[in-house]
Amino acid sequence: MTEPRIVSAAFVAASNDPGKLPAPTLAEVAFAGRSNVGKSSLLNAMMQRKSLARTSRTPGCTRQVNMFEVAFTDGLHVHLVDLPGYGYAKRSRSEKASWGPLLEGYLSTRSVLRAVTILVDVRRGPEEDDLDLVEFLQALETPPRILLAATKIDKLSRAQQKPAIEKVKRQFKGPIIGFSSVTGDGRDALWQRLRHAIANERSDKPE
Ligand SMILES: Nc1nc2c(ncn2[C@@H]2O[C@H](COP(=O)(O)OP(=O)(O)O)[C@@H](O)[C@H]2O)c(=O)[nH]1
Ligand SMILES: [Mg+2]
Repeated sequence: MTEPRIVSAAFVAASNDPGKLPAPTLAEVAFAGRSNVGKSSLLNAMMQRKSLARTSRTPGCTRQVNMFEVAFTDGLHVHLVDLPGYGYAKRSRSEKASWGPLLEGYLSTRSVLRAVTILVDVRRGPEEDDLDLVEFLQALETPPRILLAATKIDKLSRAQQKPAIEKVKRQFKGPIIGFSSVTGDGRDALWQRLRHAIANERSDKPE
């Protein structure tokens, strides 16, 4: 079978108020992680668009929820959601305070949210914030599927990649995909996981 291809990818909305996002008509998959971990780059790689999601060398630039819509040749329509980065120390206290309600508000109110991919730098592994987020998601009434993407694997040699990914997997104990936005490694595998999550209702048992 030939793999479904992307026919369109477009920006839909950005908001710092989850209540003002478009009505939940399509299945959604969200991407979370510390600032600078590579979320926007991963989204661009997933959508095969160079700069639809803005990327930055300055951590902490995405302070809103950004929503994109992707359509495939097989008819699949899905919203991809770039969540505000967390864990960036050099922010004012009030800015930090506003991240909690936005992230938590989004994650706990979108009935169509099927999966959350948490990105961690393959060289650092999951940190306290990441594990807190896993706990928060698992405590939701109908938890979304949780996936881990170990990013920037191109920074390691081929030989170092597998053991590094295995190490992150031991710390996280869930599905994990090594990813590089530079080489595109992990892209197909992540889409496959996401498609699987999208096809399943939230109440289904995790894999
Ligand atoms: N080598 C490498 N650099 C990456 C990768 N993903 C992101 N980066 C770089 O890491 C920085 C932060 O990326 P960005 O996508 O803006 O991170 P975000 O803050 O999580 O959205 C940028 O300088 C990117 O070019 C990757 O897979 N490999
Ligand atoms: Mg970003």
